[in-house]
Amino acid sequence: MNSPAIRQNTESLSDLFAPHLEAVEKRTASALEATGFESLLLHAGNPPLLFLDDHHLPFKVQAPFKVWAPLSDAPDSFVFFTPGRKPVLLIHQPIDYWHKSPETPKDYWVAGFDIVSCADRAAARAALPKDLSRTAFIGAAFQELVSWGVKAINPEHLITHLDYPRAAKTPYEIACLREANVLGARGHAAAEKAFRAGASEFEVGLAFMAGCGQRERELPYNPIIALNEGGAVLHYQVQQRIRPPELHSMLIDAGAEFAGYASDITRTHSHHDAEFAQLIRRFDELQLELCARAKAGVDWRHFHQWSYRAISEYLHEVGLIRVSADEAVDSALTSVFYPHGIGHLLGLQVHDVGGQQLGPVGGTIDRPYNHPFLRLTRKLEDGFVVTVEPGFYLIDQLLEEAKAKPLGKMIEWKRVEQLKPFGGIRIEDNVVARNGGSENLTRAAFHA
Ligand SMILES: [Mn+2]
Repeated sequence: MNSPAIRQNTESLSDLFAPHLEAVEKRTASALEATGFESLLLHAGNPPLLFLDDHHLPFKVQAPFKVWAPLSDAPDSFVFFTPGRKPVLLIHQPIDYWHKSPETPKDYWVAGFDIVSCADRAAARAALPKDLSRTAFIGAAFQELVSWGVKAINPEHLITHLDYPRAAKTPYEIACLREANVLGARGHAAAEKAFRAGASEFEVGLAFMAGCGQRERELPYNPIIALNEGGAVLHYQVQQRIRPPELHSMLIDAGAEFAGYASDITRTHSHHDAEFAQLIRRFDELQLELCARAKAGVDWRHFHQWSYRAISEYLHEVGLIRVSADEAVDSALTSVFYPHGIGHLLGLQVHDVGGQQLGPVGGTIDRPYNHPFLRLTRKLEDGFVVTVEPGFYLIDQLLEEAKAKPLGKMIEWKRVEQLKPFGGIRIEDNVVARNGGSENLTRAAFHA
């Protein structure tokens, strides 16, 4: 692991890692037993070559491998696990004078593994048991795999068994997510400073990376950095190099990574407009009230409905709609301004797995009617980590569509025009659901 800023001392991480690995081993053993396999072979992945070219796309380690080892820079490595035995890490250390071969890890987590260095894939195969006929392989399949004799490649029933328990994080994972939030908060502070100084979107992006101490490929996702009306594009992917002639607002959705775990944080800033700053403060209160309600036992479908109701009231209060919050909910008018879900599971993946899974054997919990973008439909349990990210936006496409319908009569168009140059507001924190409470990792990180 190559992390610039470990606040958490290595000792406490290693104390937490041993019971974490034990928990992963235990749940993997029961998943293997339930699905008729004896062993599991996980591949770290391999970066693909660019078409008709000789260089590789940036490497991103595959999540099922990351579940075991926070090894982000050793493509073509493997983890092999047979219940009751120490997991084996086959680390790919090519003999190659063109590149720097990954170093043998010495971090807090290595004691959990038997580590074998492999110069190439053939060496990795030779280090594995001869007979893999009861082994499941999980990863992007590669050509030689056919001759390795595994029982199954990416068996779906095993994957669903492994995904489901990933929603509840171990204390080790929560420590990593806390750290990812600390790094992300540093990036956000640097980004806000750049914005205040008049930076372009591109320059804000550079400031964010410098603030977290991470290069772009190390970030868990491409930052969304939108000045002014760009904030109305939900996944705005441009980073304009020109400074706009007038600055109104910035919506920045960006996170950092720690030991493979992601933070996913959004903030909205007003440049100088006092009224928009007040709208942000009011929205911040609404968001914090929601965060406090993200407790174990809460059905996330209901949680989304609460957010829908709260945003409806907000839209009424700030004069964007001419009807009551009740009417906005009943007519789905609010979706014109709030066309996404309230949040999702967070962990090794930004949109973590298993969000709609009915149980370990699979099945789906449907999304509520009228809310097709909700990524999580399960009931929160102690240790679930979720994002809470209410937002409202002035989106041309949705406003135009509404204008042509009866809904159009319920919208205060003058107010829409007034707020359009600001794009919208989204505020997103990462929250741990607890029995009887919730822990906001992001607010704590900003105050650290
Ligand atoms: Mn998010």
